[in-house]
Order: sequence, then structure tokens, then C-alpha cells
Amino acid sequence: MYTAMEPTLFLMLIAEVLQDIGSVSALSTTATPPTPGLSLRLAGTYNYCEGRVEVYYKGAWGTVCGNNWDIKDAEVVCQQLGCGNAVEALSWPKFGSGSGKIVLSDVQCKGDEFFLWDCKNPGWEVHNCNHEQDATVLCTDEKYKPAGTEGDVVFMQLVGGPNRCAGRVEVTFFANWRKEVCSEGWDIRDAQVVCNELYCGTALSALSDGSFGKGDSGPLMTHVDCSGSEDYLLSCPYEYRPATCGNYNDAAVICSDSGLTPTGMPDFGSSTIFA
Ligand SMILES: [Ca+2]
Ligand SMILES: [Ca+2]
Repeated sequence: MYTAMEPTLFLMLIAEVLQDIGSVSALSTTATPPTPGLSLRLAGTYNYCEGRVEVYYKGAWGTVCGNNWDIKDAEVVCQQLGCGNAVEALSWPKFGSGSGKIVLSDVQCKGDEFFLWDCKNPGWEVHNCNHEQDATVLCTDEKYKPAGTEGDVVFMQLVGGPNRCAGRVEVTFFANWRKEVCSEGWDIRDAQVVCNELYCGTALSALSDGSFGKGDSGPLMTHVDCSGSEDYLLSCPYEYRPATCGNYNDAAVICSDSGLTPTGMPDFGSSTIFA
């Protein structure tokens, strides 16, 4: 059945498709955002992308039982962590057993979920397992573990600029290697929250023209919609887009404490120079 579509709706759909051309997986824009309080890591090795699967749940790290653990489950883990593809899914703790609670078991991923806990499973802490069955994953990538990360810790910085108060916005959400913020809907109110959060004064400009370069991690956030009074950028409404920014540049900010003018030129303080 094909009913007449509103012309405007049709044009919007075309625009959306055109915008996403060039990045196949960018069509998956309906992903649920990272859940505060939940996190994922691979433990027991130096490598962020290889180890015993651990989930941060109710304020503590727990393990995942290897019952029915397979390569599709491992694929979701690797993708969620930004670690490439799954190489191996093990139902035993090759890199050592975990301790603490076993928080997930009998995980049945289709393989395209964005978060391990979105895969079908019997429920939190429902299992009949011990730590000799700790699920373990090896991914294609090799990365050193980020320092000082636990739970849903978020770290934000401005990169590519002359100092810490101007640059491309980079947000690190633990258990998600992606850091970029797409400039779709990026405006001065969003920039103000960034400047506040970094103690950099007032926002002089919200840049969406590719100033300060481009990151290569892939985006964490897009369509950021701050009112300007939020304390943290992640307190603002936003959409989670794990694939790409499409044709959008990375969001960037110039705060007053950077010493730059709103256009990015150094501010020599014209009134004193020409006095
Ligand atoms: Ca499975
Ligand atoms: Ca906005």
C-alpha cells in the first residue's frame, strides 16, 4: 500500500538521504543515547580492545556470563567501544576471571545494537554462572586504555586551537571511543555551556565551518540543543549518532578567555595598540 506522501515530508526525506550519502551506517540515527550509569570495558589486558567483558552497573563493575556468548555479541562490544570488529568471542576468562557480580548472561545480540545491554537478555543479574565462564572478547583494534575513566565519566576539551579555551569540541564518554560533536544545530547557546564547563568565560562564537580541523574518532553527539544555562554539555538534549557527521563539520568554540576575536584572529586589544 502506498498512499500519497506530503510533498514537504517527501522533500525532507530526500534531504535526509542526501545528507547521509557517503556513509552507509549514518542512516542508523535512531540509536538510544548512552545510558548514564551504564558503561562497558574490556579488562585484564593493557589493550582497551581486548579482555574480559565488564559492565558498570549500579555503581560497580560486573562481568558477563559466557553462556550463549558468540561473535555477534562480541561484535556489539567491539563496535560500542570503537574497537573495530570482533575477532574472537570466548566463553571463558582467557585473561583472568573477574570478581564481583555477574550482571548479564545469555546475551543474544543481532549484531547491530549500539549497546551490549540493548541486546536481548533475561534481565540484569539473572544467571546461573560462575566466574569461570566470564565472557571475553578480542577486537581488531589495539588501543591503550584511557586513564582515569570509570562509570559514565565524561571528559571534555577544546582541541586544535591555540589554547584550552578555543578549538574543536571533543567529548570523551567512557566506554565509547568516539569524541566528536557534529555541528548540526550548533549555536552560541551550546558554545556557552562549553565555555562555562571549561571555565573559559563567555562564548564569542560557535563555529561550524571546520575551523580547528577535524577529528577522526567519529561523532558522539549531534543536534545539541542547550538553553545556555546548563552546567554540562551532556545535560543538554542531543542525539547520539555513532556513525558519521555526514556533511557536517565538527563543532568548535571560541571562548573569551582564549584571547581570540570571534573570527579566530588574535585579539591584540585594539584600544591600547592605537592609544
Ligand atoms: Ca549470543
Ligand atoms: Ca543547538
